[in-house]
Amino acid sequence: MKVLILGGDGFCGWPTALHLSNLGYDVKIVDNLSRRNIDNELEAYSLTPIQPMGVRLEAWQDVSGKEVEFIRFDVAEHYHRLLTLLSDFRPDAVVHFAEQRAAPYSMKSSWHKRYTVSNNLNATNNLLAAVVEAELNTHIVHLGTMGVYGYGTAGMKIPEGYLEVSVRSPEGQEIKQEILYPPNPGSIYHMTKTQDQLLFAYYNKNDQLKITDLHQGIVWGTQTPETEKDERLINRFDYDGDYGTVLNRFLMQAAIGYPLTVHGKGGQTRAFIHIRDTVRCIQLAIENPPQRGERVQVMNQMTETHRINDLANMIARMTGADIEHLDNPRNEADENELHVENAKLIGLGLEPITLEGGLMKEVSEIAKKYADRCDRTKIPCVSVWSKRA
Ligand code: NAD
Ligand code: USQ
Repeated sequence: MKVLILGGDGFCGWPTALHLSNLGYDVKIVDNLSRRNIDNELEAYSLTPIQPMGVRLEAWQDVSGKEVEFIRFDVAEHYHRLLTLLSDFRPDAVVHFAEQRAAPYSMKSSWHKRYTVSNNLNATNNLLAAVVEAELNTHIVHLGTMGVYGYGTAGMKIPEGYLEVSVRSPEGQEIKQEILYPPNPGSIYHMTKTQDQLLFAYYNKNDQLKITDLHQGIVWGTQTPETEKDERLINRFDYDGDYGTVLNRFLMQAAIGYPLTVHGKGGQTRAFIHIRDTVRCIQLAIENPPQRGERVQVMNQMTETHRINDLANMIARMTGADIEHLDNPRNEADENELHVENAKLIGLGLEPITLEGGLMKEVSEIAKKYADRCDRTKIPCVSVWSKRA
């Protein structure tokens, strides 16, 4: 089976490429290395020493005997390169990770807002248009986000993409429908993911494209069984104020004796998944495509929900770290409840890695091991959602 991975140099894309290659898939990676350029822009680098793509692929061939090809171009800009590649390779599945994925980065300035919108929406639209133009029956697997549902309190379990609604007509008749769950983005980045959903719905309706949208929670952890095989294969670990996500930041902060940075009261509840489960979910999604003509398949790719305060307390208990409550730079509810339906991936065979089970391994094997590479000045979150009076 042939799989094209767009964004295959990134935090989720790289371990996914290796996981699929290891299983015997014929894998090609496309990436424009924009994430590495953003490291240079922010002067903040992965805590783990990630290698250039050439070294990564050579190491993979050394340890596995398998070849993965890398093609560097911008999916959002170079439509004809994408079209030619799709027409020549004719992949069974394309996994689309190639978007700017940090909410704080997307809110830094008007330039960053415009870049994020233009990069993410053009990348998605180019992929969809190219699959249509190349007349392929390829399954498109996209990494969406739990953030499309918003972070209020829904008062119910968040369903997998679609909401059953019932409306009473003026004649008193009850009309039932299933609609896309109302989008409620909390940042420009999250907004692009809600717009991706409309692109998918449209191309699915008009061109019968086979699409799976995985609404993923916050990914934590670093290594997978494949990236652990050789130091040159190590996955990236972001801890800075823009790209570092909350749980990995707390783990690194605990390892270097930096007080855990809780935003506001810390009552925010979010969904989480370990990187090892991410790669497994993508495999499950590829192996279970929708039929042509079937509507966009949406699966909630998360395994646990936690309140930020509870995470901080758990890590403080395990490591002795202090906790600091900071002014929240984001415009978000101080507190919310979150219950999520995730029966589809569990039904396909996902066996979740739990937070309790994996936290200390991550602190000692990654965060502590590479602590001397940490630049403490890059830890504060300096991107604010709106200028305050
Ligand atoms: P990442 O930034 O590490 O990886 C994205 C990769 O895509 C990078 O290597 C980047 O260079 C590449 N890329 C971006 N725009 C491109 C373009 N126009 N052309 C070619 N390559 C391009 O991000 P990640 O954490 O691996 O996230 C991957 C996807 O998963 C994203 O779409 C993100 O929204 C989604 N996601 C991530 C998380 C998380 O916690 N990391 C959670 C939920 C969803
Ligand atoms: N937070 C803190 N302290 C910190 C960092 C964050 O309290 O030091 C809080 C934030 O205010 C927020 C929550 O933790 O309430 C989550 O922040 P995050 O940076 O871990 O996650 P987020 O911005 O939502 O984005 C990440 C990924 C994104 C993905 C999303 C999934 O960067 O690509 O889409 O998680 S989800 O959150 O489920 O929408």
